[in-house]
Amino acid sequence: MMKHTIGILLVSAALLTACSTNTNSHSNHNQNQNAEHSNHNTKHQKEDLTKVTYSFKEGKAEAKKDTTIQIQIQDQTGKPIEKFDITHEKKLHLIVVSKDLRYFSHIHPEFKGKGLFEIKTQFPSGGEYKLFSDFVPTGGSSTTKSKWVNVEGESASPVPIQVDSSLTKSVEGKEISLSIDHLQAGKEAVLNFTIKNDQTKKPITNLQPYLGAVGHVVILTEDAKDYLHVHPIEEKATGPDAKFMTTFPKNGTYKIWGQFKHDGKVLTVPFVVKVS
Ligand SMILES: [Cu+2]
Repeated sequence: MMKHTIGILLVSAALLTACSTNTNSHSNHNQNQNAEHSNHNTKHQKEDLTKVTYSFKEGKAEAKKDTTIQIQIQDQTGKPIEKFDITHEKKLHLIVVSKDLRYFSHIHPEFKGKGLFEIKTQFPSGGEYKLFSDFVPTGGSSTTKSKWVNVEGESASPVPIQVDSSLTKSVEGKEISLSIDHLQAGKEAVLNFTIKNDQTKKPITNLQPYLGAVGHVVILTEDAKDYLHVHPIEEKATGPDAKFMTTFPKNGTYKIWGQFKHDGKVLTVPFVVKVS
């Protein structure tokens, strides 16, 4: 039955997400010295007038097979949106997570015109995934629209999310430590990632810009309902510290993915924290 159109807006969830996103972005942007970001303050005050429909070009998604995700963006009258602002070097950022948040993918679909974005990808196993599209229609507001989709095929057994006892991780030859000034809800928090060589413990001072900044951070609540907006404090930093700001909207468990670029490679480091 799931033919081409699998996506209709998740009304309440999408609204919730949009609201909390906007609130967070407001406070973040207020303190952001970047001119591009301060513009968002006015943009956020406008109403969200977009409609996003997700579908699979092949009709369905199957685990471990090439699947083309299509994202159709329209205004409320059903007219395709033709122009998008470039934010962090892209017109649209797509985050794909598995239900247990173990799988994370941050990809950039290609704009095909007439409101349509497309990207070919593979899902590692069957089950439920959530797709988050992040974009700014020209003249409109910063928008995040999400949708749960189902992927056919053998599903991996879900791994319960666990709060990290240590916020130091080793990923691809790097040691990344995360420190957060506090874990209280509703209060702006500073996340500081410190990146060292895993072997020598020498601080890495030549991080490359990733999507126009020192790094990119995505944060979700453990149920994948809330998508937090996070912004670098010093976009041009090159390490070993990479600092970001966000506000955790409520108490609970959050998964944080930091992405950094070094030696031409992007590394993704996950952390799980509890806000209480
Ligand atoms: Cu992106």
